Amino acid sequence: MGFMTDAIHAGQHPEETTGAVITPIFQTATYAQAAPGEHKGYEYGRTGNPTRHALERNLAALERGKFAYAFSSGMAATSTVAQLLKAGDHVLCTANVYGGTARYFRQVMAHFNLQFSTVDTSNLDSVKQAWRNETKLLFVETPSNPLMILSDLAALAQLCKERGALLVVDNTFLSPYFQRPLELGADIVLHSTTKFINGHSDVVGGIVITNRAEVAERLAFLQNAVGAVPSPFDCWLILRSTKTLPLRMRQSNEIAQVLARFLFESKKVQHVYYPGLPNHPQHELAKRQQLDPYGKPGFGGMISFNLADFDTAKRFLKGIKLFTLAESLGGVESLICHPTSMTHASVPAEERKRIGLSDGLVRLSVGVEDKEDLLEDLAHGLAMI
Ligand code: P1T
Repeated sequence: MGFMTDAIHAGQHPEETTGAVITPIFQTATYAQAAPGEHKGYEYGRTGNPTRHALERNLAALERGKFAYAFSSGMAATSTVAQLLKAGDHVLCTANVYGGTARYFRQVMAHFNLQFSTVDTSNLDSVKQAWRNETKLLFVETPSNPLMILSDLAALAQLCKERGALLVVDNTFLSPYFQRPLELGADIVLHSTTKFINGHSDVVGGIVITNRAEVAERLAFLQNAVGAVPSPFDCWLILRSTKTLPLRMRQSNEIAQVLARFLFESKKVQHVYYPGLPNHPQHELAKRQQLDPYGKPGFGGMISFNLADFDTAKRFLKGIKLFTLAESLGGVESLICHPTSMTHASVPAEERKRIGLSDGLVRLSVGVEDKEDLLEDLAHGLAMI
């Protein structure tokens, strides 16, 4: 089926006892058994839930994967994937990732003797140089949060295959509408479903998707054994949202092009990070790798840009009224964020400097409002500088 059809129908069918068209919220912790071990496929709410399963099948279809496992947050998804590893293994990770991802590996998994280092995954030679004998997992975020650095997934998948490591891709920024890493050779895709997939800023969630049966088997085990599962209601909300994912992604992508160009032309803005701009160093890779299901390039709804310094950014933010100053992204309402004091505050200052994450950086998550109103809001902010 096509992506739009799958978004609406995959994993769902009218409910058997009533014919309800929408998958119900199976708000139950447990399931009746006729005799010990004699049940209808469900035993306990952590182990399985029909609303959750519908969501998992839906997102597996959209990522063009066979198996999906839902979690209570994006971080729960990442941490469960990390538990595929064992003490002594090494994780190599994109240098600029969501602050919480690096914090988890540095400050939590380090206590369990999981080795961790970061590298510029946009440079294949650097990845090869940083590779260790113990490297078992390459964790890539593309485009990266918030510097919008791209990594060539097909090339990295090839390298991981040759060296026997798992390629895990955090696809949160583009959603499967604009990038499907499994088709490019990745072993595992994960999302913070809090973001574009849910798209309404009312749920925190995560998902992990794979085509590899042996990885899926272990993930299913971990989902139950570790237990970071989402509530049936949250699954239902996300399942409602994926029906409009293509519409929301298209609209936010279209508006983002206009806003990025506007910022690029402003003399008050030092640099714009948006893969849809021809001056983005990886614009060609973006056009090749970030494709909608119909083969048309898309660049998503995330834009970052540099103002002179923190004070200038604060003055700019004072003039902004329509974009809400908040962490998170991917909702229908536009959000604005100051990464070094908000989403990436946990990244050590030295590391921020090394990867070029400056105090003047501002990040936009473009929603689906009228673009004229969003442009006016940005113009108002720039007038305050
Ligand atoms: O917040 P949570 O659902 O646990 O997801 C973590 C996460 C994982 N991956 C990426 C790329 C992310 O951006 C996030 C969360 N990010 C924010 C809250 C933010 O504002 O950037």
